[in-house]
Amino acid sequence: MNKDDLIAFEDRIGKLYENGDLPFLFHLSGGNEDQLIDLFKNIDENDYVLSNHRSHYHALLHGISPEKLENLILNGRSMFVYEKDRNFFCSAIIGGTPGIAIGIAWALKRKGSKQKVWCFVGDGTEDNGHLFEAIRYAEGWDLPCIFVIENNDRSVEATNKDRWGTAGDYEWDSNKVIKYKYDITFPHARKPGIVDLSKTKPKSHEEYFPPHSYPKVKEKISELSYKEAIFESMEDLGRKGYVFIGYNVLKGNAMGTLASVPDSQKIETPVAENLMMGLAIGMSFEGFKPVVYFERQDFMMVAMDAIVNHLDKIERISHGEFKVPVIIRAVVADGGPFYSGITHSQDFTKMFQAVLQMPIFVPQSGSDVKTAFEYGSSIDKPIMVVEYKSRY
Ligand SMILES: Cc1ncc(C[n+]2csc(CCOP(=O)(O)OP(=O)(O)O)c2C)c(N)n1
Repeated sequence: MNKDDLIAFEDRIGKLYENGDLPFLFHLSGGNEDQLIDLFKNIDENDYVLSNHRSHYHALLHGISPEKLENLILNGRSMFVYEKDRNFFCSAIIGGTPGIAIGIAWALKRKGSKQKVWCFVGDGTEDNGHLFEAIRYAEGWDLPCIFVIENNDRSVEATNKDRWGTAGDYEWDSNKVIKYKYDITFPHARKPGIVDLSKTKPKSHEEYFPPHSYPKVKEKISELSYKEAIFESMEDLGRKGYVFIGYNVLKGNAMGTLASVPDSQKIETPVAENLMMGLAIGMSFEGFKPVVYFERQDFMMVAMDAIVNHLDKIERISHGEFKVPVIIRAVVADGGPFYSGITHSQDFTKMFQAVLQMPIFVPQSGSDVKTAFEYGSSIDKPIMVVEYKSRY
């Protein structure tokens, strides 16, 4: 695709909108054709490209056909462009992709692959900490991951000065970051002017994004106690090759529950819960089976974007292109010996049940524990298992 083709594509989409045929939230690219064409010369067709709400140019330059892209856009999926065969992924949640990018890169490095991950973000993503923790992680572990910051000095219509009180641009001293500046052709989204969309008939969420179903749960009968069943389930998962992610998984063996798992299957992470989840999601794209261990549900609040907007929805928003077989161990820290206070022992299970599609198991017995983990390890979708520390 050359510069004229890129511009012509966005002009065509803009016209569809002006004609009232696109009653969707979408974002046109423009003004950065030269920079992107240059950058994509370094991007191999097998590399991963992670895009964002402004995905059209990235998709076209990574080989997604204009016909396919246009069809997606016409069906409300401008912000949801996925193609597993081309390793093209996106998220319209600002700050949603950097953690996932390092998860994919971690997996590629562990496999000895030559592929890289290219994570495209705007300067709006520089506003939040998720990018910082991912860059720091990619640097520390020297992961094959480049973050491309596309700086148009705008988040929606607000400039850096509007947002941060200073026009000073943030400089990254990192070999994992490429930052370029450009002037945007269009306003933040679409084109200027209000268009009459009243003739279009909106469909339901279910029609745009058909829900996927989970297989039936097969009950396991076990004589083991709750605690013994947790220990044995971890041993089973370890034997099946699962990788355990979190803090205190290597040093503390997750309250001793991972004692039988080889250290090579444990990833001790920074105290960056959203990054932990992103790591698991990205690794799962490359065939790894991750278990994320949260020693207190309270800390999961920091990972809610990765859990609610990503883990739980990726299969659905990507129309099944990407699967995320991740098991979450969500421990309620209701046990002693110390009193840990109301920010360290809350049970958020009801909230998770209210907002997530993934099954949430709340085992009460050894049989329930075995049922939950065996189910999780037999499917290619995420599940959450709530554990009570008082029962260990
Ligand atoms: C977490 C989150 N907050 C807010 C938004 C709404 N939003 C969508 S795009 C955008 C601006 C992003 O600016 P930038 O990253 O610079 O990208 P640009 O649109 O300039 O390409 C915002 C705030 C969002 N999608 N996700």
